[in-house]
Amino acid sequence: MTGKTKGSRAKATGKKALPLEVLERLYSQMLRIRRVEEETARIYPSDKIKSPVHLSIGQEPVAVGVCEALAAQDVLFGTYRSHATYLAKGGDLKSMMAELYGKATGCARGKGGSMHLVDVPHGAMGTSAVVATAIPHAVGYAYAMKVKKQDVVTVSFFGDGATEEGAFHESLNFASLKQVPALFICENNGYAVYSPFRVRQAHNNIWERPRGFGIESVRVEGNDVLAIYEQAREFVSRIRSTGTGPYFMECMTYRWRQHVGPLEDLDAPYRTPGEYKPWVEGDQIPRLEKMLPADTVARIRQGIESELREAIQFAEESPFPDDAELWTQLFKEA
Ligand SMILES: Cc1ncc(C[n+]2csc(CCOP(=O)(O)OP(=O)(O)O)c2C)c(N)n1
Ligand SMILES: [Mg+2]
Repeated sequence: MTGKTKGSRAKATGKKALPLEVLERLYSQMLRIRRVEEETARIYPSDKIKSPVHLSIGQEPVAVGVCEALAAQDVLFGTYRSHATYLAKGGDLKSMMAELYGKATGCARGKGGSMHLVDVPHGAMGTSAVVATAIPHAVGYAYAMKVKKQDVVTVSFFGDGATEEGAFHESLNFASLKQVPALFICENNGYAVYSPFRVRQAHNNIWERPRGFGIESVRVEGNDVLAIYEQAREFVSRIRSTGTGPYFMECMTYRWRQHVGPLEDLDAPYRTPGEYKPWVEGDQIPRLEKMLPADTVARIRQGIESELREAIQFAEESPFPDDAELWTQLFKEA
């Protein structure tokens, strides 16, 4: 799979220039996520980070492009690879770092780790390590929002591997039946752990399958953050203006690091030699950096580095949870 596969159904980008503040935010969010994950990878071997980490390095445009199209009240449900979606939706960085360190100040009070980031006030509703299980959660939430007539768009993020689960198909059917105000985002990074797409699925056409359920769907090629943003913006505005959906986007992307863990593995034997090149050359961070004034870039970089230093210090200095914490939040309290 390359960054330029055939069959794009997304609109070409660049027809109309985006406002500078949008480009700034897209750049800043992608860089922030990249730097957070690079630091996470740097710290990881020290064993201070207590949970496994599934990094999104390379995949930042999907979370950032989609979340830029959302409003504060909108919500998302994700996967164990959720640093990017959590941060792009406005999740608190200090609470995230503390969670990775297993500390009491973490967003799940140190009990969830990297795979279970949650920030309900900012719309990061939770994630699951069990593949595809958050998809029905998202559909249920979206249905509730429709019944309650709330102006909320619910987004469900999942990987290409998740589309092999029954829950995916059941969720799409129910979402279409009830016309829920949801946006499905498939982050197709070409792999489920170490199994490439071609050994798992007969047809490379995830984006076409929702159409069988009557769901409008597109594929966005090339990890293009502007194309992802513009497509998401169109679907989100249609959901918001009608209160109904759903819509589906398959975003073609590529993971640069191990499935789980801090290391780069672009030349690992499970990948086709050289396949990573178009993805790395198409990195959206330098692309957007070139569209911004140098002083803006310098200000953004400086801000990210100081926020990151503070968040790491906060995580390091926070206490571990008390033993009593083991017995809280297990069941719904009446
Ligand atoms: C129901 C279930 N089956 C298998 C696994 C083991 N597993 C963990 S991640 C993963 C691959 C999922 O791939 P994809 O959905 O493409 O997400 P990605 O890791 O590429 O982001 C699998 C099979 C699991 N966690 N849950
Ligand atoms: Mg995948």
